[in-house]
Amino acid sequence: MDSKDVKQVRNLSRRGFMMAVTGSALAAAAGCRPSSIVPPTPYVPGSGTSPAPAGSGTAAASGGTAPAVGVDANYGQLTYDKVMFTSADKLYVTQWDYNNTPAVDAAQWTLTVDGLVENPMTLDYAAVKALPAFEDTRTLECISNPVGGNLIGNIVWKGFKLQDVLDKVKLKPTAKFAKFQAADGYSTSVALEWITQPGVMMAYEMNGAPLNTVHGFPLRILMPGLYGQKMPRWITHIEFIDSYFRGYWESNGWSDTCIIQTESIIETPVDGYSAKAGSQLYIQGLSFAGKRKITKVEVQVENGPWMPVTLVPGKSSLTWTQWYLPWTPPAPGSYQIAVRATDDTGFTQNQDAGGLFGGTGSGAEGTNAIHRIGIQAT
Ligand SMILES: Nc1nc2c(c(=O)[nH]1)N[C@H]1C(S)=C(S)[C@@H](COP(=O)(O)O)O[C@H]1N2
Ligand SMILES: [Mo]
Repeated sequence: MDSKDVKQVRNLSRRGFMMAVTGSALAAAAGCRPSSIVPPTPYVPGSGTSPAPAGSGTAAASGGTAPAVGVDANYGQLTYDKVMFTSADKLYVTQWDYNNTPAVDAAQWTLTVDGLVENPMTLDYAAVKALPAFEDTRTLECISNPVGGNLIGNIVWKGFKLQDVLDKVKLKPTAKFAKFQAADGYSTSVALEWITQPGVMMAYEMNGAPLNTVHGFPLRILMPGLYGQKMPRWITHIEFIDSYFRGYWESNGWSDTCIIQTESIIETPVDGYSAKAGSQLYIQGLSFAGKRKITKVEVQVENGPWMPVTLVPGKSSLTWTQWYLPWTPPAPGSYQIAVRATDDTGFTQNQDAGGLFGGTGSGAEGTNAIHRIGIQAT
């Protein structure tokens, strides 16, 4: 972790927002992404020799790995699965109370679905595991992720479709919101349109293993398009209600809706990097817009033109898009590098966009501010 990450998390805590109060929480929050990413060699399905991402179960579809290519000693040699996926121990942790990480006993645990439904249900762990399962790769991000920050990761999740249970409990027409409760005392709610999406997953595995204690064992909910705040880990209760319930973070100034914004992060070169004039490097990173597709990513050096980059789409439509651009610093000097993405609604990140540590917004709705870094060429 670099000192910038620590400062960012502490800044958040000073602002009275999401608090990372322990050393291990700081380390976890800062450590979710590798500092270098996509090898610039285009990914060729089935060409690699490294193992497929753990738990993908579909090595052929995910295509093995790209060859590890060292572009520059400072970039390291990273394989496709290392850069495209986040291991469970590297995924950030954001928690309302870091002193309360429940070690749930699966044998004692249940999930209750009730409130404004015809047939309330309670499922135990065996019942959950007996439901038809599916797998999907999805990017998870915290709304407090600052511009260029580390509170984002990409995981292969496995679980059941909440819709299968909703079909059985049958929502009453008066149901307008779903309220969630979790074993750590966390609660929040969402409008019906988010929980009735076909893609809502009740996840019990990440990257081929049961959820670990920190990341929500035995069960967590994943709803396409929303920041992590709306998706409790250690979930125990889904109650359908008729009016909005304001949860923990929402009561502390964070968004009531938590719709993921369109954003981009430059992964390499890192801010402050020292390059060689005349020698090619790769500007590379990731862009993400939740349920919206990334249609274009452009990089700007100094005040030059916005240059389109090569996109490396994620494994699913709910996964970050990686991208790269070969670029050679023409002469010694300092260079500012910026990135912007366009999504399938036609929105392009712009100078006016704002958010945490970039632009003018407060960040309470997340951020779509432009990420900029500076490097030196000698
Ligand atoms: N029970 C519970 N669920 C929770 C939280 C929490 O504090 N308690 N934090 C939420 C927030 S703000 C985020 S960003 C994600 C983070 O998930 P992770 O720590 O597994 O990365 O969990 C969400 N679910
Ligand atoms: Mo979060």
